Amino acid sequence: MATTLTIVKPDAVKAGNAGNVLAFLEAKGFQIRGLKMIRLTEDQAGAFYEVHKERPFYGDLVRFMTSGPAVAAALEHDNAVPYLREVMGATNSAEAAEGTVRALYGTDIECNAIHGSDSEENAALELSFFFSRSDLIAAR
Ligand code: 3AN
Repeated sequence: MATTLTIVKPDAVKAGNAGNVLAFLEAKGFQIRGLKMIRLTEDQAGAFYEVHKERPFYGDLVRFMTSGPAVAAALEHDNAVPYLREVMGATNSAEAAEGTVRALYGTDIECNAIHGSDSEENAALELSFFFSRSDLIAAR
């Protein structure tokens, strides 16, 4: 079993879909091992998205991610990282495949409802951003 990090983004939380997104992920077979309501500061969002620092959308992304509460969750599944990417759908919600989280709950490329780690290495890094080892509860 592997663990990855998801964030239910401020757009989905604001729309009242935090529970729906988590229920959808559980229905897809993920076990929630850690769960936290978060309100990112500018410094935290900037550090989390450090890899995108040079991208033109970085400022907007940080503004969006700090615009309201979000929910961070540690999700366990076989091949959790690629499987969550599949279940999330394409970055641009308007282009996300039917039946994916972003098609169901996202709006566009910015308000896309959910974050998912994009590699094993980043999953470990991003999980440690929000959860200490003792925060992660064994699923069974
Ligand atoms: P993903 O979230 O699918 O891994 P990334 O890592 O390329 O996508 O981008 C991180 C976040 O940056 C996206 N979730 C999205 O909110 C935002 N983003 C990516 N590309 C753009 C863009 N062209 N314009 C605005 N926001 C973007």
